[in-house]
Amino acid sequence: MRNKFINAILAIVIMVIGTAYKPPTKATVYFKVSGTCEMCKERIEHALDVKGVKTAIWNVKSQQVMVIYNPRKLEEIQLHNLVAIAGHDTEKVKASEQAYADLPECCLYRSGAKCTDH
Ligand SMILES: [Cu+2]
Repeated sequence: MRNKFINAILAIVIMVIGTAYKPPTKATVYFKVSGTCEMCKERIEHALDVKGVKTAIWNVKSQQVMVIYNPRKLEEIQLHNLVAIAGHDTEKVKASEQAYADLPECCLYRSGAKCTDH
């Protein structure tokens, strides 16, 4: 009898905690993205300009992108995929040969290309 009562209370407590818990709507991640220049910056940031992403800033010097996004709408791996589809390797997802080959010549970061004219 007593056990049943305790079990019922426990079940209610677990339910309340379960419904009260909601994942946050804002998270910030940093990850490495390969690129060479301001054109790459635009391409990378544009690739991340999707629903669920609030801010995306890529730094050519550090090769790091900072993304502020809504984890209820997107998973972190999707951010990597979006960048890879645009032709840029991330620390988790490699761009396909085709996506990479579509980049302008000076953006071919795998060959050690460096943009000097822009
Ligand atoms: Cu570039």
